[in-house]
Amino acid sequence: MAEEKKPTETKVKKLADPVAASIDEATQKMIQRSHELGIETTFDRALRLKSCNIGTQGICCKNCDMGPCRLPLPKSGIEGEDTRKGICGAPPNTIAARNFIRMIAGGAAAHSDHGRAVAEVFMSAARKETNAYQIKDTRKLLEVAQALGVETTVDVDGEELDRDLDEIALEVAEKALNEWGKAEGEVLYLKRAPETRYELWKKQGVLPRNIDREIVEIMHRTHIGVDQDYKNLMKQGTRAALADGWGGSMLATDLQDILFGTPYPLASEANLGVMKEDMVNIVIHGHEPVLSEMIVAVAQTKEMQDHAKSKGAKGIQLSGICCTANEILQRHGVPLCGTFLQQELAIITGACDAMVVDIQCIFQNLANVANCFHTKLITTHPIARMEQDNVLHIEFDEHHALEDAERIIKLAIDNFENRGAEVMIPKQKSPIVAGFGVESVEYHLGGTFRGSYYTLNDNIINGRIRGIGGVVGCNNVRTRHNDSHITIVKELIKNDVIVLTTGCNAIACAMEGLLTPESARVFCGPGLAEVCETVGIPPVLHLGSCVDNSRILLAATEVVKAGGLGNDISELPAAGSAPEWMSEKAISIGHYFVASGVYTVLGVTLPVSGAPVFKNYIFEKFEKMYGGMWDLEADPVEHARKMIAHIDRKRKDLGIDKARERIMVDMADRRAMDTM
Ligand code: BF8
Repeated sequence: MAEEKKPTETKVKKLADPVAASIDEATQKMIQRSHELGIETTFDRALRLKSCNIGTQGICCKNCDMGPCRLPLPKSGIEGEDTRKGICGAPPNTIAARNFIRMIAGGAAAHSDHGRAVAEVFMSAARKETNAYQIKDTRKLLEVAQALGVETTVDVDGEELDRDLDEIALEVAEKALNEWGKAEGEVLYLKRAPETRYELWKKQGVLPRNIDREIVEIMHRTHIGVDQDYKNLMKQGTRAALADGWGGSMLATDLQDILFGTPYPLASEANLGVMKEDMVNIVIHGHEPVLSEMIVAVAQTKEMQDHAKSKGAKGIQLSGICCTANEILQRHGVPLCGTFLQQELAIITGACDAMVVDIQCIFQNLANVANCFHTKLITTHPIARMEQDNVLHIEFDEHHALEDAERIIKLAIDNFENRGAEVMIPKQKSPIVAGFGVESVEYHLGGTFRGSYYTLNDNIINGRIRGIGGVVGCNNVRTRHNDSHITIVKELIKNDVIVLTTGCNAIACAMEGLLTPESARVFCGPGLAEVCETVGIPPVLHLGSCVDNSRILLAATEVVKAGGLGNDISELPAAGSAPEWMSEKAISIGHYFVASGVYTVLGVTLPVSGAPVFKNYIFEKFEKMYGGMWDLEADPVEHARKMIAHIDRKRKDLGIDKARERIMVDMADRRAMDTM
């Protein structure tokens, strides 16, 4: 007789402590709520699933079936010769470098494939195959045409246009698409960098040939038995990262601006509290704005609004998660619902009638969470589907974009009446001003009349602004949600460093109330506060999504061009940071910043610690070759201080450190006088 099965013991699962998991009150409340409802989220899973100590050191090689070969650093460290080797003889440096550049390949592929998809839609628009998309920003079109070598016979101010705009758009589309796979030449946008930088890349032999090729070559070189020199591997990593930053990502940003409009500052709100109990909530999540633009357009139509009302809702509330959120915020003011780590929580409000996802940073567990509620989870991209039965797939195509958007919105509206009783939307939300870019920084700091970066440079030279911090990137559940983001940004602005932000750092700053001009008075040092108050900008400028880090590269180039701060990005008093990074895209971004001359600090961990020689190569030796280098600092205050110390070193090299000292003395004197 078969043995009777014992009932499975229900183990008491470890649950995340909401306060230890996030600094954000709305997030804390929703984690608590998930526990009350018995729904597991990433915060709980992170407690049960420890990260691998060997993988985090970067020295696990699984590129063939003889391994995986794991070469952890001995606890006592390495004395004398490092004899660690994999089955094929690969030492830690080779393994760590291979892993590192495979991350660059993953990140560059993600950004660049996004860029390609936008270029394809752009081509459809240029060919007039779709009514849904048109050229919105002709000025940007002409700028891009120039950068791609397309004949315009017109300057960007529109003088003497004797070539049809449609013809120009078509050639721009062809040239742009060609950047992914052309047989000869180099990525055209590299020449948008300061000349000194371009010449340096040329000297180092890292000019990317085309976008796809550099990614493919990484996969080839890291196959077993190919490139066995960590320096040569990093050379290829550098090519691919540059092909991302100055190629795929920059093209994505530019073509999106042409199609959907170049962002200019606008007001909105951020955090889960933007969802509304009495409205149909559609949360848009992912990265490519081609569909979300259509959703924004269709949701505003009278037909859809009336349909929502006919179902008992007051209207339609759109909001966004991750970088799609940043895209539709910066162009339409659609509020930010939350960061990468809040995606499950948006559904747990019980008020999410539909979550529409496209590509990148989408948790597979969303389907399990959605299963506990009425939420329709809708995938839309052919390369990003989910296996779970409760997920709907409505494949988006630019040729019937408006119809797709309409179908999705109707589904959400019709789902409004299926809501259960468990609605709980946290009330927290913050007002924000977002939508900055190369053009609007120029306008705000230079005015229409002067229209240049001189004013920004003047303020850096005279020391009111100590320097520029580019703080970007993800949330990582291995570290307290938003804690490092906010601590670092606050420390920087307190020390008069203006912050340019994108991605989930931008959302974190938005939630924390740092994206308002008024925050300058509260959080900034006296110099930065004075500048922000004079021109009416926040001390933290939201520059968009992760592909929009290309805006930071171009803004830095404009600063170089405006003069007085050296001839290259590496001479600027500037530093980069990704405090809570987790994605391969962050490594690609980090590396194109480093290769563009920026000292770049990451938080959490970096998978290089198990290969000290390789680590030293990218942490120190790279500075001699490229003027920029990697660093790692998990402690947020120390992280910010390292950035500030680098900025001060650059100020000293430029001979402008004295100006700042004088200003500090003046301020102290003034304060002393005030108290007399
Ligand atoms: O591309 S910052 S978690 S959402 S990967 Fe993802 Fe990281 Fe957020 Fe945008 Ni970028």
